[in-house]
Amino acid sequence: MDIIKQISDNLQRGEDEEVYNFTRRAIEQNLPAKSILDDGLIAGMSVVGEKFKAHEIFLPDVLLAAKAMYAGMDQLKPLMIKEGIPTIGKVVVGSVQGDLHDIGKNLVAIMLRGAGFEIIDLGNDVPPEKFIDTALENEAAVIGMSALLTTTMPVMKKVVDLVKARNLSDKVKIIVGGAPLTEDYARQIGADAYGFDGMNAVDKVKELLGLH
Ligand code: B1M
Repeated sequence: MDIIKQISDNLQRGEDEEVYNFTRRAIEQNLPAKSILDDGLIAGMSVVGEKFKAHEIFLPDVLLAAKAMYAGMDQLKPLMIKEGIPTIGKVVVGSVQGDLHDIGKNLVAIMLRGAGFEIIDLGNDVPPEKFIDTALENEAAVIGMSALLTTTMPVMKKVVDLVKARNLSDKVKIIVGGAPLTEDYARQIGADAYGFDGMNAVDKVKELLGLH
């Protein structure tokens, strides 16, 4: 079986050591980083995303696949910079102030990364201004916020209001998500998009950036 397919298959099975080894071998054989990334790692992750969406696999499987993805991607990063593979956009992500839940946010970040976005992950308990200042400093076009508590959801509105108050609505788009949120709530607070899960967040961010 060819190396690229081995990378994809092993990623789908969450075999991080195998992904590490096959990626190493692919690099040693001078296969292009873009092909290792697109046809190996991203192709594998997109199968994982589809299976997760269809409830054929579950959260622990996705987390293992994510770990495997990092095992490959970490080795590719320097090559990608060298080959100049453009990322399709920068997204600042974080769980909002007061919220320590970050599993869902991390999944969303992984899916976005897998789709080719550069992610600036602020972690959890992120103050409103920090989202905006980081987006501006890094020229990121999208802010993605996650909240898992009904008590922290209103922090998202603070960020939306701040973006408007600073006249940044044309520069920075906002996507929100998290278990207690709804499409309606996102609309009410004036967010540009609502993401139901990681795959959906990828679609919505692409839409926001006109990449569909
Ligand atoms: Co807490 N917790 N928790 N918790 N916790 C919930 C959220 C809760 C619903 C449990 C319950 O009572 N049934 C409840 C909230 C109730 C409410 O607000 N109405 C709750 C509570 C009350 C609390 C504490 C207050 C408990 C306490 O201390 N008394 C406390 C608060 C801490 C704080 O944040 N300040 C607390 C603490 C914790 C732990 C630290 C123990 C732990 C978090 C560990 C961590 O994240 N590192 C934890 C956990 C694990 C949960 C539950 C059990 C699971 C959350 C999770 O990770 N789900 C949760 C119950 C539940 O949700 N059923 C619960 C899996 C994850 C993949 O899903 O995060 O929904 P989720 O993300 C999804 C989508 O929502 C979406 O995509 C993801 C992938 O599909 N998504 C986005 C998420 N963010 C997105 C962003 C996007 C787009 C999509 O765009 C940017």
